[in-house]
Amino acid sequence: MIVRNLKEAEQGPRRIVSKGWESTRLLLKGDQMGFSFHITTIYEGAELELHYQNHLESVYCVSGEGEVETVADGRVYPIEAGTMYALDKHDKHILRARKEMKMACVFNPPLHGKEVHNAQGAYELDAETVED
Ligand code: 9YT
Repeated sequence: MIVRNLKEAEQGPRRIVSKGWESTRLLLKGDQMGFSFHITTIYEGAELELHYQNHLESVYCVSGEGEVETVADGRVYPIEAGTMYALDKHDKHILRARKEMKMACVFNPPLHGKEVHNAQGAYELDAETVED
């Protein structure tokens, strides 16, 4: 069994901080679960253009407020605590946080650990692995 604590993980290399967001990756490829599991904070006012061409992702909003727009059809879905969205078609999307949002995110295939978005808003399939 694997047991980890968010507060502890935030003190180490599992925490990645980037522009408009930070994420602590509680499960990664090395854990051999077939997915990775992250607790992500989207900072208030952030607007992120994302396109996970190499991954499927589902996101559950634990707290905060915002919206997600699917670029292909311009639909805007409000996000509040309890909302889940799944990018089942590798949907290009824009994520906006009206109030800081805490999200629980699952990626398939799992992230290695150190990924940040490339120019297309995607994560490459190869990245540095977190060791702790
Ligand atoms: C909400 C969202 O798209 N999160 C993506 C995962 C997070 N940015 C991470 O751990 O990289």
